[in-house]
Amino acid sequence: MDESKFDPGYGIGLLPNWSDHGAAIDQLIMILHIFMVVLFVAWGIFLAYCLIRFRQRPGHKASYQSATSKLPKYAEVAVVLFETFLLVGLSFPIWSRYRLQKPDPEKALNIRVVAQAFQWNIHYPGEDGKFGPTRPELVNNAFNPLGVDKKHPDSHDDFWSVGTLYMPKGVPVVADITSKDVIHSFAIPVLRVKQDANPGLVTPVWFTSTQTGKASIICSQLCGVGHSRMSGKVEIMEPADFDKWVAEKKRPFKPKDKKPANAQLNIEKLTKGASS
Ligand SMILES: [Cu+2]
Repeated sequence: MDESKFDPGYGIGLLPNWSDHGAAIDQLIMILHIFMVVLFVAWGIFLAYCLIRFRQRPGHKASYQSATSKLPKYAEVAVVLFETFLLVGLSFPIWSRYRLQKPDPEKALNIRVVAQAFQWNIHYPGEDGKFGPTRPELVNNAFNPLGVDKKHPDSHDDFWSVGTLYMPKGVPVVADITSKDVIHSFAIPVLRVKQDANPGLVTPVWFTSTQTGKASIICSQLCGVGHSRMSGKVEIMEPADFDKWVAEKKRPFKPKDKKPANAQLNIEKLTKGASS
């Protein structure tokens, strides 16, 4: 793990893109910024022209008649057409391409991200790939922040992480985003991911990192007095290191069956499966 890679490049300009879908989003942001610069400069020149051209001068009286030229109407139509093109021609295709390409759950790491004021809880399903059910009355912030029903058979190999999302490089991650209390927003800037976390609603997002490193998870929705400290971390590892982390992860409770003591998600296998 390269420790120096934590949150690289905050400053002027776009953050480095670590995700495989981020290039198209960055391109759209760049195009929009270029158009906005053109608009800003054009309107600035027009404003300066009006200030000079229509300044107060002796012998000139203000005219209170509106413009008779058709130019403003044409300009308005052009702006509407152009903005329609931005939306329908540029933004919709990028968004629909992303939303229609949900990774195959068999070849992805499936996790749940449960926001709460003011922390991120990451729920991993373990070897069986099934998330144990959760119940509000079982929530214990110190020992069971997700309220996982430990008696349920699907929960025997579940584990969780508070504040840090551990994930492998090169493997799609499908995250079901929800919230325990108010509306938060799950955002990983370097992975170009942002999704509102709504209580009572599960919204999936997916992302694949092209490199290892550590970066911030932030809450992009003003969610209360502790909003500013609702930051987490994403730690992206080589698939083999991720498997090791999973194996080392102590189970929060004893399994009821005879499966090996440590859950293995076999991410290496997934990576091979994805590339073949
Ligand atoms: Cu929040």
